[in-house]
Amino acid sequence: MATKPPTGDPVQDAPQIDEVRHAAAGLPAVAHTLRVAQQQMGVRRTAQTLLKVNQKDGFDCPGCAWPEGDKRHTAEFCENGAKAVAEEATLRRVTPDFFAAHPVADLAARSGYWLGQQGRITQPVYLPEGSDRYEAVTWERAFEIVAEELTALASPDEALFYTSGRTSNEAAFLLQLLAREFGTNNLPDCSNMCHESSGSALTETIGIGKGSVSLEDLHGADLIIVAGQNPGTNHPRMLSALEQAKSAGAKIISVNPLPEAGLERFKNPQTARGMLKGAALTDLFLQIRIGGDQALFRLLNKMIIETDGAVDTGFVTEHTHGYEALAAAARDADWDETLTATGLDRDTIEAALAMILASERTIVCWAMGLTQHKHSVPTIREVVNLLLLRGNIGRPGAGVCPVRGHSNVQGDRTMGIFERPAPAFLDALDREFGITSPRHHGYDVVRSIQALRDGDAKVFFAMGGNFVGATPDTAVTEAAMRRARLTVHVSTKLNRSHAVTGTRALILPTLGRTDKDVQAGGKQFVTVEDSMGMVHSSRGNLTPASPHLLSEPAIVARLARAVLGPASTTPWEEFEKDYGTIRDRIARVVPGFEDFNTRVARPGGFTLPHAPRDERRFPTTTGKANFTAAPVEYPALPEGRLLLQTLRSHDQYNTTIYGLDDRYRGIRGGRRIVMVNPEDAHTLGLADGSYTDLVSEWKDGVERRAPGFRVVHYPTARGCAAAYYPETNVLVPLDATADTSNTPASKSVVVRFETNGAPRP
Ligand SMILES: Nc1nc2c(c(=O)[nH]1)N[C@H]1C(S)=C(S)[C@@H](COP(=O)(O)OP(=O)(O)OC[C@H]3O[C@@H](n4cnc5c(=O)[nH]c(N)nc54)[C@H](O)[C@@H]3O)O[C@H]1N2
Ligand SMILES: Nc1nc2c(c(=O)[nH]1)N[C@H]1C(S)=C(S)[C@@H](COP(=O)(O)OP(=O)(O)OC[C@H]3O[C@@H](n4cnc5c(=O)[nH]c(N)nc54)[C@H](O)[C@@H]3O)O[C@H]1N2
Ligand SMILES: [Mo]
Repeated sequence: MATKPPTGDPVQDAPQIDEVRHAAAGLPAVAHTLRVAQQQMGVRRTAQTLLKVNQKDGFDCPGCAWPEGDKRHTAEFCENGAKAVAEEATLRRVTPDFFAAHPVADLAARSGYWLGQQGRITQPVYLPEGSDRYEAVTWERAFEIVAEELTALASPDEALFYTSGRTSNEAAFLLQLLAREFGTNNLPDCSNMCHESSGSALTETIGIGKGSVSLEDLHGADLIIVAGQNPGTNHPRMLSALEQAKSAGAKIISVNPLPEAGLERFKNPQTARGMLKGAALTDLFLQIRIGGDQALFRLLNKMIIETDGAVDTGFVTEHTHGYEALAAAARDADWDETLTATGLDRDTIEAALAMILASERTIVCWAMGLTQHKHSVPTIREVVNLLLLRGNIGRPGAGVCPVRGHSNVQGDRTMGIFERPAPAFLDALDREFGITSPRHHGYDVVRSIQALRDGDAKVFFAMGGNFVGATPDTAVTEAAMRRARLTVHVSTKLNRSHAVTGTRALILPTLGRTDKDVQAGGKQFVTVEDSMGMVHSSRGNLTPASPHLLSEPAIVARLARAVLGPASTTPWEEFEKDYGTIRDRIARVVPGFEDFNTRVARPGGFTLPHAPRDERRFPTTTGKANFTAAPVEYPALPEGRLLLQTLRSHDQYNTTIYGLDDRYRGIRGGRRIVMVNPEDAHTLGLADGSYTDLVSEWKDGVERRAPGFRVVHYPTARGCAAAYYPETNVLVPLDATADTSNTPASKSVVVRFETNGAPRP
């Protein structure tokens, strides 16, 4: 059993390049899973945890938000889900001795990989003003410190309450209640950097910012378009759903600048046949240029409109608004511009059209490849246009499927973690708790950073996540964070955000999904909502990493008492004792949660209502589903530059780095690599194996540089490059964001290459 963290810190990694893989999962995935799990957890704990992932009496996998479905295999785990579990259930520990030995400056010099590998944090620690290291602190004192700083603020709007998407419904509901009782809507969350563009586009067009399909819909679709998503790595269990859809006759189109292994062929580790041969998934691959999707979908829509009988006129007349405007805009779409924007050829687009016209039931799935561009919101609206034209919303086997990231990111939003809450939500909250919530909007992630930078925000509180690691423009963000009076992180493990602090700082260690949660009222469970609006319970079964940990709901409840004092009539103590009492309140505040405790007790939980899906009712401003007709945009690329997307390797969970390999892409032992099309590389004089700096170009003229990347010749679309996040966040300008959603445009950064001398070993 090897549970010691690595001693060295391979900041300067040495990438090795193998062959690109053409299939995902299979035996190597299983072997790799068990090796990683046993290194972190040992053999016994590995068996204890991996058997409980996503079982009806077990815990919700902290890996991703893909739903579980009804027929669960004993091992309903995937390689990357298992890695997420192992990372949390590790036997490695970070104790106060560790902080005594490692001053903050030392932590700041370490890589994110090294920090994460140190293990679970066991006690609350405090960095006093002027001190160079964290020291142990009691929970009481920790809450007092936060209360001191919060009550000293000139306005509640000088406080920021960030949430990452692993937080349970119960903890999220309490956190937004605390913020609003305190007096602010400053509730930025990871969603602002993730699917905010999907939420914006869907709310405007169909009236609800969530996907409209279930697993059964996927299984019954004729055509599934997967655009801007790498499920083989980021949602591996989705591959089983795609496989099942294919065996029932579905076709799959993938739209991506990269040929992703998981979408090419899937070797299902749950079946013997799958392990041997695997199933080919993609029928048609559109190797699109970064940012070309809106142009592609607009042209497809034009051709649908121009094909006799292709538009579902019954649906369009009865349920939609704005068809004429779209039809007029679509008339202008032209082939030449579309071919330039997409880099595709005419035959391929016509082949896609034929498949779309042959399909009665179409689903479009997407993730970060569509959401993180300047024109992401109009791009996703154009996807909605495509579905509306053929009546593909609100009937079986059809619909929109934004595939969420963090396992409860959708639930956190449902619970009110949102800087721009609906007035109806605040009214219900106020009625239930006898409070007066602020009505003016709060800061999202990017505006929070600007507020810290400009001195308008002074206390930063994070319920999970790694704010400085995950956000753009690292240098700007870190300087902004250092201006805070107090930074507080409720965390399971160490990360960069603990090393870049305000004048004072606290780390509050918490239970994770896999940990047993016992309160004064007995053993507790929490609830989560998956990407398809299913709500179900999650119960950990492991002995917590230390007796000093508090659960997230307990931390918020105690903090609320310290901050709000006796003036608050909210029963925070009751909430901490028995989470069922939190759910009773949620049931009265959030629509769709009526009878919450009873319904969530049923095996598998329940599904939230979704008007477009359930009754073809569209709660938009027009009362109908809205077609939209924004002008087509695509990124302009100056001579000698490439468009860089910042994406995930197979060995990471956002800023948590599991290892230094990206197996399907054939990259080993290093993360500072940049994938470039061989022809572009030739034009730019970038030899495979040479080293280069990436320099981003933005209208503010500021130089943003990420030094020392190894060039990898890789079959990405022409004009495009790819490198891993978060190493490249330094290149993403803070104000390069998507229109409307304000999501950082981390998938379209214009870069030039500055090669610096001889290749390194
Ligand atoms: N193992 C693991 N699982 C995860 C995560 C993780 O880090 N590790 N993260 C979780 C989170 S929070 C999220 S949001 C999801 C992220 O899931 P993904 O969105 O799959 O993650 P990315 O690695 O950002 O991949 C983006 C994909 O979009 C493609 N792409 C980039 N630009 C464009 C474009 O302009 N057009 C098109 N059509 N495609 C484009 C890229 O080539 C890539 O395949 O995964 C979740 N699950
Ligand atoms: N350049 C670039 N930037 C990006 C992206 C990109 O594609 N490119 N993707 C964006 C996306 S989609 C997202 S979602 C964000 C992610 O942003 P975040 O959600 O802020 O980042 P994570 O890396 O997921 O956070 C990891 C940390 O969460 C803590 N943690 C883990 N489990 C728990 C738990 O159960 N409770 C608590 N309290 N803490 C826990 C651990 O301390 C761990 O270090 O990053 C965004 N940033
Ligand atoms: Mo995400």
